[in-house]
Amino acid sequence: MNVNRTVLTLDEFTIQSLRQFPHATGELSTLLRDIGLAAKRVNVEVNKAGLVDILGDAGTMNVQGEEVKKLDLFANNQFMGVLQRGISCAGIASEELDDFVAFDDEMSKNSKYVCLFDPLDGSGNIDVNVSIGTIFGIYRRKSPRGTLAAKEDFLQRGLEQVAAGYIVYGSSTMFVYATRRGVNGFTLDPSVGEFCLSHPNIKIPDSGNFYSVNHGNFFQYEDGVKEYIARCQNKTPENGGPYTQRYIGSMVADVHRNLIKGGIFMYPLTKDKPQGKLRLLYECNPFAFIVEVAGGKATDGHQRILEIVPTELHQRSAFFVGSKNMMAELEECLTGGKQVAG
Ligand code: P6P
Repeated sequence: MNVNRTVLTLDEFTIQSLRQFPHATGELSTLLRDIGLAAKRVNVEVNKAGLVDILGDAGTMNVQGEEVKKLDLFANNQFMGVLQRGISCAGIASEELDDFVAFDDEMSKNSKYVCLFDPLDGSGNIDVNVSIGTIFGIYRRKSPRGTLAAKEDFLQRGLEQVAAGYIVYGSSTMFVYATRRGVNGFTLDPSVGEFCLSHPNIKIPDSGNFYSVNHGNFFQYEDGVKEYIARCQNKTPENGGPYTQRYIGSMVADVHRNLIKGGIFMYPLTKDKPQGKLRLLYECNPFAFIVEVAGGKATDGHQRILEIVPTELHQRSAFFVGSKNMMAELEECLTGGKQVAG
């Protein structure tokens, strides 16, 4: 009987990728599958977040007598739990935790990778039912295997990422991840509870018509950013326009749309946030890696995001990411014509 198995699940896809590299240990594939498992559990809770009145708000006890956790704390615990119980991760850093956590069991201490993540980015949008997401980056540890993961494992340049990805909990739930070999997207099929390959080999269009920025901060932006925004507003069919301003206030949703359709996402420095708002390690670096592998660019306005040498786990950065032609025009405005490195 010919079973029509044209649709690959995330597990099948990672195993198939593993078969292409006979010497691979399978640890990365296992790590990605672990993240997929946690994502499915988070998805269940996110999808019923609107029922918080029935289920109880954070800090209260629900009908089962369990403490209801804030969704982002719940998400953090889900990702941390599967990674700690897995066989591939020596430790994690998370937006929800002040410091990194080195897993101290023997299996974890012998693991090859560490993972940094924002367990639920945009969680402020949950109560208005806007798409939110999880963002993660995976690095090969620098400290010796067999020992506890160390801070140096987490303060690596984004260039060192082995893989990076995100889950967007939206009208459908998607798991998108990149390795150096490409970017692939998987859509959750609730009927079987599996992420299925729906967007193979994602490439960001060289140009797009979406620009994403918070106009409410316009007068706080540096002149080059204001100039670029003015250019976006003045695009016509004769010069690649018209452009549409789309800003959901949930980076995972905004960058995902721009990745698929082409576009640019900007979170510039402001007077209120002179260091930037977005976190370098677990928000900017993963998306910079994904978009660069897909053919786009990502800078802080002066240098490639992936080349920034981190000094603090939770340091922030200005963030510009998207289609390479749009990024080139932005850079023209920011540097008066000089090319940003990378
Ligand atoms: P603002 C959500 O809080 C977030 O971290 C990103 O997901 C989003 O793009 C950004 O902040 C929105 O920030 O200041 O424009 O509301």
